[in-house]
Amino acid sequence: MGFFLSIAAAIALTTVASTAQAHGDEKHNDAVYDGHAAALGEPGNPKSVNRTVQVTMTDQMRFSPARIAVKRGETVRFTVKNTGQLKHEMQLGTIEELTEHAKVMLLHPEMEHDDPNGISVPPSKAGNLVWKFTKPGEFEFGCLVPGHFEGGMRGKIVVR
Ligand SMILES: [Cu+2]
Repeated sequence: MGFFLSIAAAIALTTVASTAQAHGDEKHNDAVYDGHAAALGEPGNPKSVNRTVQVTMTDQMRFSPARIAVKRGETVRFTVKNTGQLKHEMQLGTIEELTEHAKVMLLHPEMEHDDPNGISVPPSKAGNLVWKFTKPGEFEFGCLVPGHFEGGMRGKIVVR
C-alpha cells in the first residue's frame, strides 16, 4: 500500500486536475471519472464495446501496432497478447503520466498495478483492457515493468 501511495503522489504532482483523494481504493461513484488516465477518458463498459484492437507485446520491448487511431467517444477493447517469456503490461496515460510512473517503477520494481487504465499480462497469455476515449488528443501507452518503457516499449494513441 505504501508503494501505491507513493506512486499516486508522484503522478498527482504532474496532473493538475488530480487530487490525492482521486487515487486509492475508493469506488468511482462520481459521474465524472477522475482516476488514472482521466485525460484519455474513462474505464469502458465491456457491454458497449465498439471495436476490438489486437495488440501484441514482445520481449524485444515492442508493441505491435505501436500506433492506434481511435474515434472520440469510442469504447475500445484491447486484446493484449504477450508473446514473450517476460511479464509485460499495457498502461494507458499521457506522456507525462507514463514517464513519471516509469521512474517510480525503477525505484519500486516489485510494485504491482491494479488500475482500470492498464493490464498486466503473464508470459504467453492474453488479457483484455476496455477503455472509453472521450477526449481528443495524442496519448501514449507503455509497459511499466522496470526498464521496459525506457527500452522503447511504448506506443501512441491518437483520438480524433
Ligand atoms: Cu514489457
